[in-house]
Amino acid sequence: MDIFFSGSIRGGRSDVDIYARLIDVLEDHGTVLTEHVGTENVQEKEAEAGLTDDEIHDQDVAWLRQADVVVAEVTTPSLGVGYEVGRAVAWETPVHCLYRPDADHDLSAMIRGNDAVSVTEYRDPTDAVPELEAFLQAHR
Ligand code: 6K6
Repeated sequence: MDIFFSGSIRGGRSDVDIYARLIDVLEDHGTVLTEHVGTENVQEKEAEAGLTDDEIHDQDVAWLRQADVVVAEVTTPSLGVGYEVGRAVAWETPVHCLYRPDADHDLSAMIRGNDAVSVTEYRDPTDAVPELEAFLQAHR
């Protein structure tokens, strides 16, 4: 199963350790196409690789199209994550979002109010695992 993990990059990297823990869980269930989202210094690494924004966009959209499911951590608001969720919904790719309610920002109505998107609220990644695994099993 190909899994597209979506998490904030230019929207802010304060949750990168949480992304890494969630990606570890997802890797037990399939291939995570976007492991780099959980890498501490992704921006430096990709800048070194000399990728343009066009290349980043086209590669990410290709992975998104390939994915069997999308898992998005939506606590840190991110234009890119919202865009990826919107495109996945339009393609009818199953999308599951993870949100920590004690965060600074309320979850967007465009996520919580979307019947095509399931949402788990959690505090620690360990708490999110049962619902995440149920989502993956349902779309296997
Ligand atoms: C190179 C130079 C600066 O930043 C980079 C590397 N940037 C990205 N690399 C890979 N994927 C990216 C990059 N920027 C955004 N994305 C995609 O958008 C990922 O799939 C994330 O899920 C999402 C994050 O969007 P923003 O708006 O928070 O950046």
